[in-house]
Amino acid sequence: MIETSTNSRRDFLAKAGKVALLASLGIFGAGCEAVNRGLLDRGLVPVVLEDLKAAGLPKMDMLVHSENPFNGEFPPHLLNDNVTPTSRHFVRNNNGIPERAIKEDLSGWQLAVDGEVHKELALTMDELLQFPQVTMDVVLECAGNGRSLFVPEVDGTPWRRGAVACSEWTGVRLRDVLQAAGVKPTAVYTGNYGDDIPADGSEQFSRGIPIGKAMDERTLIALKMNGEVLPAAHGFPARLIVPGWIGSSMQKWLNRIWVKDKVHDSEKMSGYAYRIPAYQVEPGHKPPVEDMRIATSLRVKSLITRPDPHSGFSAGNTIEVRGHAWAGENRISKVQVSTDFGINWRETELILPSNRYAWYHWETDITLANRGYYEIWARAYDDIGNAQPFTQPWNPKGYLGNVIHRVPISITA
Ligand SMILES: Nc1nc2c(c(=O)[nH]1)N[C@H]1C(S)=C(S)[C@@H](COP(=O)(O)O)O[C@H]1N2
Ligand SMILES: [Mo]
Repeated sequence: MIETSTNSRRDFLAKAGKVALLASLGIFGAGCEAVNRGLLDRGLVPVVLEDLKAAGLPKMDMLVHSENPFNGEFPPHLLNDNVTPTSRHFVRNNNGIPERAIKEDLSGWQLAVDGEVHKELALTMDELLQFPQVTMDVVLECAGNGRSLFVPEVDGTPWRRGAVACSEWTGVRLRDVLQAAGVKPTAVYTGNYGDDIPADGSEQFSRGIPIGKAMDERTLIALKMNGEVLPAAHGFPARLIVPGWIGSSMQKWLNRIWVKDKVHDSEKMSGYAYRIPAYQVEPGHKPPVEDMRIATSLRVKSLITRPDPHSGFSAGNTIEVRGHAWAGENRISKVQVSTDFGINWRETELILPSNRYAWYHWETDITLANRGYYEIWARAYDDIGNAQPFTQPWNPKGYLGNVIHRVPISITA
């Protein structure tokens, strides 16, 4: 939807003028996806694009999958930082970014807590800030990260490997807020809601988590990202951080926690959405819906952030190989690297995460004596015997992809 919320003719003309100006500056010129898709030809004002600019999107060097809703990621070699700067954190939106977030407008904002509680709450930001503030580095990975590597192809945003990051999040424990409301023994699950309302009247993006995970001391209502008030794209003024779990459980633009006496049954918790088969299916085979299970923990996975893909090195010179690894609710036990297509493996030095649900780092220096084409392969293992697969096991929506990462390089004489 690209219609303006204010439809007076004066506003329309003012906005149209601004767009024309931006177009003349080349900002929305040929090559812009909105132009290619014909949005600018319909005689409507592409407010969406203005909003994106106001929200600081797209970020510099971002690989943009779509503008409305906005989805973009970074290539792995730009994700080498131990703590991902906000400027390199992927963005995954199911709908538009709420106006409140773009304007950083707190007026009238409250976080409602209702349902299976003794006392319903409606907390202002000032009230939330009265709770103890907690800071942690946490891996945030979209369940669809790596979807483009599924064969046969699956529908959905074709994420490569960059829909993952590990930033520093500060906020209050969800547990503290739930305890202030008094959780009834009948509580089973939360239903979480945000300010992003789809323009086409479809059901809003809402997911939930089991009450046990909600009461975990590391599950946060984050108010800050990397020390700053949450940016519009990442959920201003509040979002959930559910460590170890898929990104879709981390509701942005949070405004309501509905404590429920049964598993949350919104559209995004049902059918094939964010659910994976109970057993491994044949590639391309969609199992009956009753065999689908809610995706929760991330899987063991690693990312190679150095060297850049397609780098050239001289024979005998040192090549610094670096990366991160994470395993959802489990811990990383080791990361190995191969340069001969998986025949021989070498251990890497593992650097422990800054806290429980941050990513690990690993590094090793290699030398290759002979010229030719090589691939650096990395394989992470977790502490309960899982490791990354060599080919991607398939599921209908391309979730939880964790096939080993391969980076091509060449050795010149
Ligand atoms: N309200 C709301 N929360 C949301 C979403 C959304 O579309 N709306 N997307 C979810 C998904 S699928 C992911 S992967 C993460 C992405 O968070 P990020 O954009 O900060 O990287 O937010 C989650 N929270
Ligand atoms: Mo996601």
